[in-house]
Amino acid sequence: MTATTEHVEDVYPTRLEEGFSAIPRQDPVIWGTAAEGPMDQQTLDSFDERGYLAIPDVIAPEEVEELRAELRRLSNDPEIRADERTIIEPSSQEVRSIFEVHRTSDIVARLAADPRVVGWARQILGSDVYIHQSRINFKPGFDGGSFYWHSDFETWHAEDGLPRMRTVSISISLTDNHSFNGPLMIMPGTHKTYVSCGGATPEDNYKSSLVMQGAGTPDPETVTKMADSYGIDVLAGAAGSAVMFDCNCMHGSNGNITPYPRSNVFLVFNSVENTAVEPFSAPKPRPTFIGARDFTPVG
Ligand code: 6CS
Ligand code: FE
Repeated sequence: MTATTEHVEDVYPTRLEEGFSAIPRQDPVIWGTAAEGPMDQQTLDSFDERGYLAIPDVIAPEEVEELRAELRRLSNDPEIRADERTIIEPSSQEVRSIFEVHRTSDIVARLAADPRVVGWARQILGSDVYIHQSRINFKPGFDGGSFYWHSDFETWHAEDGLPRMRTVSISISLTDNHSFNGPLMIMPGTHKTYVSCGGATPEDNYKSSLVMQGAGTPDPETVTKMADSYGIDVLAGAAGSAVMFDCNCMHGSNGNITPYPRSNVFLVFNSVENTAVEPFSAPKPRPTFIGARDFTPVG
């Protein structure tokens, strides 16, 4: 299946002119029902309200070990280090992220299709799902880089052409995420407000945005207002736990100067009813290793 060329209305305009503005979410958060499971109505209501869910013990310790061995294998493979899908930390030259890892690693491919993972995404999105993006984030000790505040959907809409908010991320921790080694931070409830950002998308923006995002990040005034209104939740969690979060949560993570790496597998599930079209605010689509154009359902 390829991207459609029919005109799709842009209900979330961004990066079109200067200035930042808030647009109310035009899509449901929950597209499925409690009947399907694994979440009951109370859990679904909490996700609807907060925009995220912490899920303990998604995978067993031995599975974590298997994935960590895979992570070491991938990051030590010179060919993979040289691959454009691998992002290197500018200062330490350590591996920061490896994209499309569900295609380069059979172990991650199995995880991405595992009912213990896909089932959560299918219930939220109310349909079959495919992987829009996968990555392993290493956030090495001593010099792990930060991820500034942003909404993933703003980028996936502007640069990858996802029309609506029917996308969910599941981040599975491969190391203990403590309060101090750069865990994910989410402003709970921000998923219901879309921040339209000023500033056009530069040509080949992904070559810099995956190390330090510029276009599509809200200005300090907007971040301050949102933090004051919603607060900031720090998602610490043991290795093997996961955080599932809506595509439009305002989130970020600090750097990591501790000796303890904060590594996770990050899987982005998009509904097969929301497949990528042409980018809404970028000269051309990003490479498929960042924004998939193969919409084959997983699981
Ligand atoms: O641009 C992207 O698609 C990636 N960037 C960040 C900071 N989060 C979402 C995604 O992995
Ligand atoms: Fe993100």
